[in-house]
Amino acid sequence: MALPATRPTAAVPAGAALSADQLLEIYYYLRLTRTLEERLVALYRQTKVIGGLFRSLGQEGESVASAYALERGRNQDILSPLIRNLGSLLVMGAQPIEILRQYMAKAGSPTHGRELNVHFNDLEQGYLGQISHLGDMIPVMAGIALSFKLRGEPRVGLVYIGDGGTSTGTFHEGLNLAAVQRLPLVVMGEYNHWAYSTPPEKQFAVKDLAEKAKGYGIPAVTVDGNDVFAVYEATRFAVERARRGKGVHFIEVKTYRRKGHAEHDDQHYVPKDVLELWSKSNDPVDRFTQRVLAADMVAEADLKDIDDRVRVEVDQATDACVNEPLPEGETALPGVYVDPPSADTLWFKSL
Ligand SMILES: Cc1ncc(C[n+]2csc(CCOP(=O)(O)OP(=O)(O)O)c2C)c(N)n1
Ligand SMILES: [Mg+2]
Repeated sequence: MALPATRPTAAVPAGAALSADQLLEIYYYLRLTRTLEERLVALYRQTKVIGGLFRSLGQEGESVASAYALERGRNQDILSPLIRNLGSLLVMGAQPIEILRQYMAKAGSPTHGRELNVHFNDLEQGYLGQISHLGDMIPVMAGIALSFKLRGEPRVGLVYIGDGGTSTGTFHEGLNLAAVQRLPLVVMGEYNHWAYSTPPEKQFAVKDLAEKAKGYGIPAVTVDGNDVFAVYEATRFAVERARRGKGVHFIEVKTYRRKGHAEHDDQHYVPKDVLELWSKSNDPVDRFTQRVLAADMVAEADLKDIDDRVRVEVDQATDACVNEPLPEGETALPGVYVDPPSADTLWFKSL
């Protein structure tokens, strides 16, 4: 059986050259994403993860490469990740210990145990956590891009949407707004072949997500989502175009969700041979590694050093937070509404 066709629809501009240091940095984030998720699986099996665990196995390349194409640093570009964009968050500067604390709902986590996994923000650092309602981050990020435009700031937004998420109304409303307003926004459609257990052919009648964007007058390309270089170059092109005031751009990445929707899902509905093919011959980390080594772009010893460094970092972060306390019950309400609760607002106390 052949891998599903990728059908690139436009030439990806060449020449977005990456230095050896940048390639090593990309490799570091690829490895960090995978190793951190593997650690989270172990913690999940020990019942230390609270709530679901969502893997990005097989999709690390597109997350890391697209975020890497942004301007990073304080008050630069902003992205909004989905649950499978751990790699994007790490590239933007989220720390492994923050991710571990979020997943374990620790009192010292960025949301103090109120929210799980990747639902947290650091706007200065450049990420706006997803809310769970699929599609809703498209108009929210269009709003952020509009604020960049109105203030005359040379900043760009990047927002991700799953193949399933493109069936929501807000995706279409947000996309149309971004097109009409020529907003500095890049929308990345992740065609990973599943939305829970629903395959694309039961989700929409178009072949490519890019067709949906073209319907709103938005330039759109389809690229191989497991090719780190192709995703980086396509995103870099779209980001620079948006920064020059040319408006929103849509990039579709063809990839594959190699695990179930979350760790509880045994993906019994996924054909085993297809899964095997994607993992054996189209793993984004393997492909990146083979390419940089074959072209002598980096030294193998440097990659090995990064593997070791990542293992140590993930071990240290786990050891540092695994025994931290969960939040106390009375800390649940402050911060949920604008005003902290008081004797007057805690109505149930008087019942
Ligand atoms: C509006 C809305 N409908 C349904 C859900 C429940 N839900 C959460 S994830 C998901 C599947 C998402 O699939 P896709 O957009 O393809 O993203 P993927 O999981 O493949 O990354 C669904 C249906 C939701 N969160 N929001
Ligand atoms: Mg999907």
